[in-house]
Amino acid sequence: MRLSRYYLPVLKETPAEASIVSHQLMLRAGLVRQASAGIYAWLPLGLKVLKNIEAVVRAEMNRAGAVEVLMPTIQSADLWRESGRYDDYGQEMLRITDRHDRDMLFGPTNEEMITDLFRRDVRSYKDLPLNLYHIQWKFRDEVRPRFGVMRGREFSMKDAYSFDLDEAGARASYEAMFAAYLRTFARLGLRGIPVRADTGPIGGDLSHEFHILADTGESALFYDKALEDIASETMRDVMPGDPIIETLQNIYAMEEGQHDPEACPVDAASLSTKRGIEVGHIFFFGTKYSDAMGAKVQGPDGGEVPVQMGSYGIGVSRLVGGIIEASHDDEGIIWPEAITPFHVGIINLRRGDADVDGASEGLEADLERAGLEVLYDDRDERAGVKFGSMDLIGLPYQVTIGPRGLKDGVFEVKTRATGEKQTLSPDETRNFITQAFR
Ligand code: P5A
Repeated sequence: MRLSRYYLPVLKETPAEASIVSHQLMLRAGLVRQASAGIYAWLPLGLKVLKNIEAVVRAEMNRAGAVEVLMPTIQSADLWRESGRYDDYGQEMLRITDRHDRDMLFGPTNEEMITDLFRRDVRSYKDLPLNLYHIQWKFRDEVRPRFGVMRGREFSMKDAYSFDLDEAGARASYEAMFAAYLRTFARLGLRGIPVRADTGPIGGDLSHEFHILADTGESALFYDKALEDIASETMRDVMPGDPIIETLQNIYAMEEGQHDPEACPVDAASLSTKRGIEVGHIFFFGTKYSDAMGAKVQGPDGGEVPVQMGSYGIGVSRLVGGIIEASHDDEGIIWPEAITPFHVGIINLRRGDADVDGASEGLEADLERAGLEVLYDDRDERAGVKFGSMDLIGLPYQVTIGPRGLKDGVFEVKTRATGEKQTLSPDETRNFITQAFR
């Protein structure tokens, strides 16, 4: 992609409306623009990251045996009257009336709608277990939308819903999602910390939140320091039954609503008190919705039983901000390789010079042929401006090509995360970068 033909409106100044670093960087690096309070338009670079996060989340959901669907954003109020949540949900729900005076709403979550789909088509225990998920925009009319996409009003969530015949089955489904979440966050380049949590308006009595540690996080976490010794790398391939799941579920780790200083079994010296960004939340709520909405299946002995359910959310758009909170420096964003919008940036230091243009275009073509996404800065701008925007947008590798280096037949290759610079021949550059993404 040629930067001269791309749409990347970077800002020099830090926008005054943004108080935390991820929000500042998302605006400065041209990832999003606010449309109204808590509602954002995604610009090309931001959209690429969002899609890349979706792809990782989708891959791990599929690997866990969940099946993708797509439910609408607009729902009928009648379904929510059946569950009793139409009144309970309060002002966070955006209520809409259509031209026929029917009560509709912009979905804040989909427990009712999925239960309705289930009860219409699933009849027998033989169809279980079943886990259906989608990645869809939600709306919650938050009192205080803030921190950019972190607490938006319109936001993208992956929400999965499990259906089982009995409680043991439902707990196994919960464990499968717990494992999938550990894998997902590890693959996103994050340490996802599971903590016991309140269930709030979703319901049930078993729930874990997954957090990324950050001083700007909205939740207070209390956990045994031993948790930090478990390397997140070891979670990339965790499957159900792995002892690490039991270890993580048994270690003391609580969201503040669950932490009781009096009853805490961990002594003060071993207790970590940190702030976290909640990027995932999973629930087991048994028959709360299936009882209310009559979602039953025929059991093995012929009798009808209400289906056991759980729901499992990941804040897909929140993750864009969360990842930046966890991975940036003074110059800008540092994208983890798994979700970077482009793999490599090429900086042409003398546009119009036939040799420099030729070498830059040649490398661009070679890397694209190798399956990598390349952002080629072919603009007629000062070198300082080009270096500044490349650091700001945070691509993992930068290749600078200029007349001086070319005289010796070399490029300068910079690794964004470490700042390390190497002088490499065109062949070595190609090999180094393609190897990095193997
Ligand atoms: C689980 C899936 C639920 O809604 N129902 C379906 C359950 N859980 S939750 O905890 O309320 O939300 C799941 C995740 O969505 C993200 N999230 C948000 N992201 C951005 N802005 C918001 N206002 C917002 N609210 C929730 C969080 O990552 C949360 O863990």
